[in-house]
Amino acid sequence: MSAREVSLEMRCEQESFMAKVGNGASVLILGMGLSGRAAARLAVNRGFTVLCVDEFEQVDRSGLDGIAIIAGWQTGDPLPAHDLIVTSPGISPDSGLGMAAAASEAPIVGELEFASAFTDAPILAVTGTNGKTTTTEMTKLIFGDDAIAAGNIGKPLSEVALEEWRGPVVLEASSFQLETIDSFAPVAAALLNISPDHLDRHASFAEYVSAKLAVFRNIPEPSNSIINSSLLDDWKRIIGKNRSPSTFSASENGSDAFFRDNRVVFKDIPIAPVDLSASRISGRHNVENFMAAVILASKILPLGALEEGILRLIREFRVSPHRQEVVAEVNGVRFINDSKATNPDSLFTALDVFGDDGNILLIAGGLDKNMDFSISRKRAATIRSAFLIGESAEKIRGEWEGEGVDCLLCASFELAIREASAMATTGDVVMLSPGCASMDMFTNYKERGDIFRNIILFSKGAIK
Ligand code: UMA
Repeated sequence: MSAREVSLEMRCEQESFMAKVGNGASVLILGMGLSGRAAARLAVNRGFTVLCVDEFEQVDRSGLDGIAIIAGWQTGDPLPAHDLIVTSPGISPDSGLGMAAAASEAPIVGELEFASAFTDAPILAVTGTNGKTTTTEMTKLIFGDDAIAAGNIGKPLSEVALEEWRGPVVLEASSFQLETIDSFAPVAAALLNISPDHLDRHASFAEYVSAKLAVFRNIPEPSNSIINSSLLDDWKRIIGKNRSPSTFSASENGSDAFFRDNRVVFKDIPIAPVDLSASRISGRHNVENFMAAVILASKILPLGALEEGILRLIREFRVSPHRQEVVAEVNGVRFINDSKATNPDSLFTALDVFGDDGNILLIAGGLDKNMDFSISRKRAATIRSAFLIGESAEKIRGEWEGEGVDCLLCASFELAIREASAMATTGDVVMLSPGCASMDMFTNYKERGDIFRNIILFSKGAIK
């Protein structure tokens, strides 16, 4: 069966699924965060009868006037029968709500899948373990005001559908969202990289990889599937050898986009090689993010607009806070806020960027997502001392001490920052790059990074 036939078959399934639930059907929405609330508003707008369910008692009810709500649902409580169940990305199939949904008769769809049935806007999807948000922002910059950014970046696709936005949507897609897709069909999609993450949610790394590659399932045009060359083996294993995606790599010249003489060359796009030296796009990972953003945009933008967009991107791109952000330099000591490093691979990338011979005073640790922290000898040698916090501190110490890393378990985040700062001398780098999610101690990685930045900035005088 050709890719186009596969895609059409998927679309037919979607149509029959929509026909099955029909107008006026009843929908149960699980989770009342951003996604669930937006899906509820969209469902009401499209004529469904809606009931929202959340395990939290004090849910945010804004925008849900007149919609029935069960707040404080507990495992064992019944789930009222409905024609369709829509789940928020944060609801794991293994959670109480996830399992109660699976036990009911109704079909279950994720919020992304649900929303995509109600929008005709062309979607450019971005996924990967690291760099998704940055690449989404880069792609959006190429389009300027003609596109919007949505998905995991913060604006649920349901909201885009509700607003009846018809222009391009640059959609950051997480594995939580992709895990449940069926007919979701972006015009093009880019997969940036894959390394272990979220292994507390996905049963195995293989399952996580499959969730990521699902983004390509319904893309009819093979070259509209864009991947990092390093993932070609995964592509062949899961998608097949007969379809060739567009590839990019900052280290392999055989790719469709590659890096040569400090310029990015796009083999299949008739534009001059792009010099990034005057831009703030630096580091191998950001060069690859740039490549993916340009190839993605090229799938729907005419050449002239693409060239203009690339110039805007080069001119205006700034790395967002919490991503290898240089917070201060005091007496030759650099302070780096890399709070967005929520998995080991991201932490190791930061060590590669800033590490020298034992110059790193590292603050790491946090929520344990069942990750493997094994560190290479070369990277271990860049760390003078690791100040470990949170749930995973003991585990990281167990894995790193054998490689000669001096590890200190810290009772609080503040203490870790102060101890690391006190030990630093000229030429050193005090770096928060946790390699873990934050929710064991903070609301999110932003709060963690803000606290780090504030402590550094307000105590600058106290730091040697
Ligand atoms: N809830 C339950 N039971 C559960 C789990 C959650 O009742 O077992 C309830 C919570 O009480 C809460 C609601 O569900 O009221 C939260 O739902 P949610 O976790 O899906 O959060 P949303 O606010 O809907 O945000 C989601 C994404 N969250 C997750 O994937 C965890 C947001 O990504 C995304 O920005 C938003 O939709 C809009 O699309 C955040 C994220 O952390 C940034 N993503 C992960 C990551 O980047 O690593 C994947």
